[in-house]
Amino acid sequence: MLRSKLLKLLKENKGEYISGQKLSDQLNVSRTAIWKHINELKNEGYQIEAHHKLGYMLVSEPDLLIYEEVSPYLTTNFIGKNYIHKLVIDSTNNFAKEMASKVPDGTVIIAEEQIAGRGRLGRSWISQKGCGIWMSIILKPNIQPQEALNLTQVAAISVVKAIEEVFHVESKIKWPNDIILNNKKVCGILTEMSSEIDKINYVIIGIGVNVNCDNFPEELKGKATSLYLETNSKVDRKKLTASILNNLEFYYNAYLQKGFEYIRPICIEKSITIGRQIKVIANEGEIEGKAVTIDNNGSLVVETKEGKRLSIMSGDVSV
Ligand code: BT5
Repeated sequence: MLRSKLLKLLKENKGEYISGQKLSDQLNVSRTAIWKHINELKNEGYQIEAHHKLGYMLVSEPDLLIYEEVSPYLTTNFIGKNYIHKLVIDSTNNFAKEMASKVPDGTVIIAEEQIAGRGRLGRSWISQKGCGIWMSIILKPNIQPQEALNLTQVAAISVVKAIEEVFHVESKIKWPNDIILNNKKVCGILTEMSSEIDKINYVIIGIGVNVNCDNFPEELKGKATSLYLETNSKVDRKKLTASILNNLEFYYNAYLQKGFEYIRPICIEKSITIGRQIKVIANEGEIEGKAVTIDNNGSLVVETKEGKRLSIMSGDVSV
């Protein structure tokens, strides 16, 4: 708490000195306590000048997705109010699973680096240090378990809208969980849940966005990209993180109140899949045909050569 208040004061006076006495008066703590916290902040990467007469001056903040850096841009009511930041983790989805029953709805877990980031079906997700947004959001919706897959779509449109809002570039959704920029994957979403037959305990939405990454492993070259590589400028991860969470809360609430029908037109408008000849590897087997639409349940409707229309709940699409 003290740390957050101290940071707020330093940020408000960024580029100017603020005396140790003033800080200690305003925060109602000793100057030694201020000095201790300043040292901690410096260790985290805040550049703070200390002058024996003038006091302390914040020069620059570290490029870290800690709460104090992201929250100035957050406009949410519940998503991100409980916010856990880690420098390194195996997978934010794994950690979220361990925490889910003990933490409030809307808890966010975010990491600078994942050493065992996961995709769907046991695939791995490359999550290099400090270059992306690797986060999981714990949600506790009062919906039927089979509806949870819709939340992948809710998350997908939130990421697309956030990228548009912050960087004015249009990305597309490759149904069901990829965000594509200039034909390459810039973001992947992994939705997992724990449920009873007719009740969801929690849903975890894992979102991985390649923001400033510029060095993908050989097997991803040509398939993966980052906002930096596509826009040619280093991107502010903090603003994008907050914007994704702001949009997620907006579209999640809209989905809960108005149903998938509200989300559906946006999913269709932003889809890169609809209208194309595709191949889907789904539970039902391999299906080839034309992707026609997304139905009211969020399933992809595919018309086969024989003219049969199939609704697919989840799968891997290739074009
Ligand atoms: C996904 O799976 O796209 C879901 C990715 C979810 C990642 C987030 S990060 C935060 C949270 N914590 C986690 O542990 N996971 C979530 P899928 O559709 O199965 O795609 C996986 C495939 O994408 C891999 O097999 C690679 O081909 C490719 N891939 C791996 N890392 C990538 C990256 N950084 N960028 C683009 N493509 C990648």
